[in-house]
Amino acid sequence: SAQQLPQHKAELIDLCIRSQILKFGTFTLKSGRVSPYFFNAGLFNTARSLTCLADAFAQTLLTQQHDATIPADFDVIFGPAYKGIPLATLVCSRLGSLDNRFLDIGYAFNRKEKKDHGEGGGIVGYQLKGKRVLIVDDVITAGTAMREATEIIKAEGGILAGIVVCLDRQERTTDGENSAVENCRAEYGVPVTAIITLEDLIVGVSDEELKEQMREYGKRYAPLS
Ligand code: OMP
Repeated sequence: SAQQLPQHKAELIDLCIRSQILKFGTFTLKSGRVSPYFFNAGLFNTARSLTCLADAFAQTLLTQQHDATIPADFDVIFGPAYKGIPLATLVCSRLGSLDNRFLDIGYAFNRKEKKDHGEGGGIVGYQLKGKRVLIVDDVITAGTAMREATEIIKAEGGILAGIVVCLDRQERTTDGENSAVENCRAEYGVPVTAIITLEDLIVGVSDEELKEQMREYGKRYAPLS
């Protein structure tokens, strides 16, 4: 359906529509904005959809690696609880199976609630102290969830190396002209990438009425090029 998009983007968008991961209607976002579309990454809940998602993450990450002689620009993949947890595991596992050079990359996630018995600590998985950490998450809208994730990494002594999300909604923050992703790049000084953006959705969705609703929403909240 989406001839102009790279294959991994087109396939992911088609899957999201078929699985209703991408839904159309009226949705109030965390930011309070009312959106004609919503992306629910919790519905990547089958082997078929996870395989497609892993392909798309790997494609996005590997085409971004400038120097193929270094194993990776990061040591650990961090998935913020809850939706980031299966994503970090999936991406870590897929990278390892694609290339032996990735076999020692770790993955980690935070607990939503602190634990004071057993092994203790707020992080499960690979420890972040002194490590270069890549955040993997579902959606960036205003960047609030990303701020929380970067603060956890900092508190653990990790070094933020980059951010990759499934969907960049390309929205402005409430207090400025730049998108949340642009703000993250400027503030954290690291690469921030998405598999798909609102612009990609507008190309990849074939229904004219839905395309128009997304364009209108974009005009209002997203500084599209
Ligand atoms: P920000 O914290 O504003 O960047 O919003 C990102 C979070 O909003 C995601 O981690 C989701 O919890 C939620 N969200 C979606 O899952 N899908 C959407 O399409 C939009 C949102 C949202 O509320 O903005």
